[in-house]
Amino acid sequence: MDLFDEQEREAGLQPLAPGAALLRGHARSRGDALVAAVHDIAAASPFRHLVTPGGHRMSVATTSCGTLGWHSDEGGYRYTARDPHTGHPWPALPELFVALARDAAERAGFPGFVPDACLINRYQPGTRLTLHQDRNERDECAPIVSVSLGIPATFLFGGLQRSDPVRRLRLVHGDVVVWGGPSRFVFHGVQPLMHAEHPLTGACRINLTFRRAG
Ligand code: MD3
Ligand code: FE
Repeated sequence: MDLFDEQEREAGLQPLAPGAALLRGHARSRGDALVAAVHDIAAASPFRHLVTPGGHRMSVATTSCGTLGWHSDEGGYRYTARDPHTGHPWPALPELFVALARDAAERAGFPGFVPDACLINRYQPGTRLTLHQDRNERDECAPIVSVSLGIPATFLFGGLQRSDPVRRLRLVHGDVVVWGGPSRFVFHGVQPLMHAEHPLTGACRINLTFRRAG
């Protein structure tokens, strides 16, 4: 084993694909504060089931914080400066979120990442996210940083073509994954969630994705 492998292991960094790395448990010690912040955000901009441009109501519930937030309806997918549900600006990104995203990105080889948007997905048992690409963010060089909280999920990721073979990755409370470089536009999704309970979130999984959208 060479020294670089050893240093990566010590930092808890597992390479997944070029530009993609898993930081197992990286956010675990901040789990309570992260879940509390999500509750505060949802009190101002509630979780809602977005409708896709194709007219399908998503099983996953979503809200956002940051200067931009995520919205979809029959008119398309887009980032907005205001929450269409409340008419108000999205809640601000908590300093804890910014620091966590920046630190994780730097460890994965993307220094200087400053997110301006955080999508928050809430999964209940049985809900899923079908295979898709994220391509509505203006800064294509910036990575996406994902933080898993609550009950486990099986994450799916493939290649740049929808038909490419898919790999499965079990994500548990506190896991952080960074997707940048050649992995920024891979197809990915989440398998239907199994029933489980977590002391901080109950029967639910919360995923934060930090982006440079504007
Ligand atoms: C790889 N969320 O919000 S996070 C999404 O668990 C989304 O809620 C999933 O896909 C979730 O768009 C997956 C991991 C993730 C997020 C974005 C990516 C992986 C990604 C963008 C490009 C490549
Ligand atoms: Fe995605």
